[in-house]
Amino acid sequence: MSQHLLLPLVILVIGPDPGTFQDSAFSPSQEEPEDLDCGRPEPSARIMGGSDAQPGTWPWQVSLHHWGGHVCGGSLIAPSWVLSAAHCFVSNGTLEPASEWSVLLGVHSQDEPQDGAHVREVAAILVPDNYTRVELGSDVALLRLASPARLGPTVRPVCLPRASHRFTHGTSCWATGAGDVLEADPLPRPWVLQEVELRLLGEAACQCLYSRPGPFNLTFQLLPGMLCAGYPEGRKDTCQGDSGGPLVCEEGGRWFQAGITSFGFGCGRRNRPGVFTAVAPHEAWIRTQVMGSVPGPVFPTQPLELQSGPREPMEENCTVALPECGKAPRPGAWPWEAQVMVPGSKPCHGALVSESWVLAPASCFLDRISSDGPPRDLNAWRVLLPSRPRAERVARLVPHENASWDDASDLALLQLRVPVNLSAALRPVCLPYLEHYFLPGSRCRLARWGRGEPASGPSALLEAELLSGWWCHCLYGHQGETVPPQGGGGGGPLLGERREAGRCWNDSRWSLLCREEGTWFLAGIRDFSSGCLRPRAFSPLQTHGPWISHVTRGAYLEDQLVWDWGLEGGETEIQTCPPHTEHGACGLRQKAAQMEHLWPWLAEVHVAGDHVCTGILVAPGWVLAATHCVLRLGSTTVPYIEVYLGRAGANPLPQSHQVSRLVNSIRLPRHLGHGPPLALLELSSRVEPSPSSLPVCLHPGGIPPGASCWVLGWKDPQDRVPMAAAVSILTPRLCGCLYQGILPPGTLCVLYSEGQEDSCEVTSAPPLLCQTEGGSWVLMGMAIRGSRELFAAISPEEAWISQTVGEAHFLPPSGPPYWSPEGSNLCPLGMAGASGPPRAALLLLLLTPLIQG
Ligand code: 4AZ
Repeated sequence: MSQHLLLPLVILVIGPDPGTFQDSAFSPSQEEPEDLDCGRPEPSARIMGGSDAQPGTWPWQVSLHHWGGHVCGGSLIAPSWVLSAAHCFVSNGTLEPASEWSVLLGVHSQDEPQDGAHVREVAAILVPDNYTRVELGSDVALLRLASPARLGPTVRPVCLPRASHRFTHGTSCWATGAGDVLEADPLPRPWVLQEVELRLLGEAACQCLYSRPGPFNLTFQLLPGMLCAGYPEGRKDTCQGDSGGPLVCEEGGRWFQAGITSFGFGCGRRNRPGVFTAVAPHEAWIRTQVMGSVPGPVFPTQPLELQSGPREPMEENCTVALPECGKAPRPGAWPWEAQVMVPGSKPCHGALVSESWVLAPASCFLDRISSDGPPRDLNAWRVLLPSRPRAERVARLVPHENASWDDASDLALLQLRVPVNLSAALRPVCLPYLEHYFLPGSRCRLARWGRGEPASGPSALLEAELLSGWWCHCLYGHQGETVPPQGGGGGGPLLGERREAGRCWNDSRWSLLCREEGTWFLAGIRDFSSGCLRPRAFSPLQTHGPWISHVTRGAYLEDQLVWDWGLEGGETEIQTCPPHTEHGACGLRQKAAQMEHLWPWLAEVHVAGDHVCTGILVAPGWVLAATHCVLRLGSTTVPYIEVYLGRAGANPLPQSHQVSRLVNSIRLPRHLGHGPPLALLELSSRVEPSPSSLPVCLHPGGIPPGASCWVLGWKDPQDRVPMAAAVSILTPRLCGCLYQGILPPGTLCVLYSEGQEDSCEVTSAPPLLCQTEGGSWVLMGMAIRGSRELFAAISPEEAWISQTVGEAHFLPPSGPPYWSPEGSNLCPLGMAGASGPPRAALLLLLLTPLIQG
């Protein structure tokens, strides 16, 4: 093996020395040897979106095998020379040894040997020395065969363009190869060579397309020497495994190789045509490498009439393609809504995913699916589609292979006998690629799915908000688990959703549609929530994109269109779920910028249109408030009370976060002697848990160890922006000493941190909360009438609260009991009976241990 470095046209030779180099300069105008013709297939007779080629159509196509397997394509340019792409042979900056490669010629289908097909060893692989990475251009390679190819009807060289050759933009050319037929979907056996017609795009037009954010929100700067071919709308393209293969255009009865398949962003994606290495600029390099080889490649002169072919003006704008799927005239009028009518069964709701295919739950058809062939009555099946005068007939039913046992794969595809013409009223829904990440907080809607019965009212009204994976996971009660970040990971297994108006359909089936930039995606299927306590959860559809496109070969997969991660930066931090009770998560608060003012359990309790009290959501249908705030003493009538959740004062969240309920009844504990301090308000209907309305946890007694405590209220009763003032809860002894004689039993008193005393107004009777070491928030008490420092504790009322509200979230007891029998006789001297605010006694308080000592 030896290496030669020749400047300025540098080659890197690895493998046996070609030994044919001559130092004489070539002349580009030199006539080609007469004995070799090029670019003329024998007169007779995938690539993505392509079709099987006829044998002998592309006789220069070769398959390059590395260790015996197809890796790249190439083109025969002379009996001993194959043109291909550098990136096929260079890995980590090193050229792979020629001896590991072989070239298959005249191969139409790699499964069956054909007449004329043969294999050649590779003697040398040559790559321009300025090649580094595929995105940086010069992605070209020459392979010198160990012995010349046997030319024949299925093995012939292609013509090469001279440097001056100008291919006319807009003309149709052909790419060929045995690469993937879809992203990550290999060409199936018998690996018949695929061909696809691609339009040549001008540099400016291609750069214009690549300047639009595409997959992964990326743009790309094309470099001189790169050439694009394809369509703004995508769908037809080269793909992995086609690299190195030719892009050929017919001129004057000969096929010229305009490009070498190089790279792209995905395959067949919108505004991302395939990128090829332009061959013409490499004329000199190719001539230098093959010099002395007879017969060599042929560079015929371009037919005269094409030499000044129309060129695009440099400033040419491109026609960018917009999504063709997922457009709905208005939410709820879903142009992809399909109903599959199976004789003897209720209609099954699904979605149109392409001109020919409908996606629906397999469970609709499980009784008809058998391993020994299609359903016997498939002839009688019909599909109803919007704006179609007649029902469509069904040609094929393809259930997901795991459909019968895996809920997450409860999918089947139905092929229509006759493809439908798409229109504004009949359009497929967009499907997400595997890497799609629907952003938490996305506005989504539910659409009927399977045999779901319509609830009252049209499904269009079912709005949903996507929860983050962490939230969803925590609400589903995985206690104390650490949830890793999911950014870019294609969404978690669950997608949460919050229903409107607290309605609850246990037996309805829905799919989840989420919108990005006005385009609707089918994001989740087969909600498998149980009961109403938790948000609905859906199996994400991302994982099924490859199967759906594999079966349909034309489903509308669409790139992610929204990338605004917001201030959170996605879910990048590892988060831990707070503990939960048997009733699910409680006291969970999202740390998101837009949620800064949101306390999901803080309710505005509007009493008889008169004044507003604070209330705390303690269970999906119950709010706790201070009795004195919601009830006029002595009054015997229950006032008209409205409760609002998901409000954040002057910084309101979107309307859809807000929930309002009427109060059906007010429950008071049976206290002998004096007025009960706490009231439970029974709401007219439950409130579904969500980031903007979630119950708080209740602490059963004592002070949670290591907790930080806060009075949560409003700065003023008008704009009601929630404020949290840091406080310390005093020991009962100090509390008793400070307020001796005036304290009802079960009272907590607090000391505000410096400067926090005036944070909250007190007429609304604010609550006292602590955040436990585990992160969950617990309610300690509600303010006693007119006081900033005194709170009626929850724990003495635990039995009453638990009896009244079965789903109240009392955490297990922790910390020492709070109210131990102690007397005021232990009060520091001079403090007992003090009636001023606690801060005045701060010094005394701090000195207490000394005094006692
Ligand atoms: C590849 O990986 C590849 N869609 C080739 C072509 C394209 C994408 C990838 C263009 O070989």
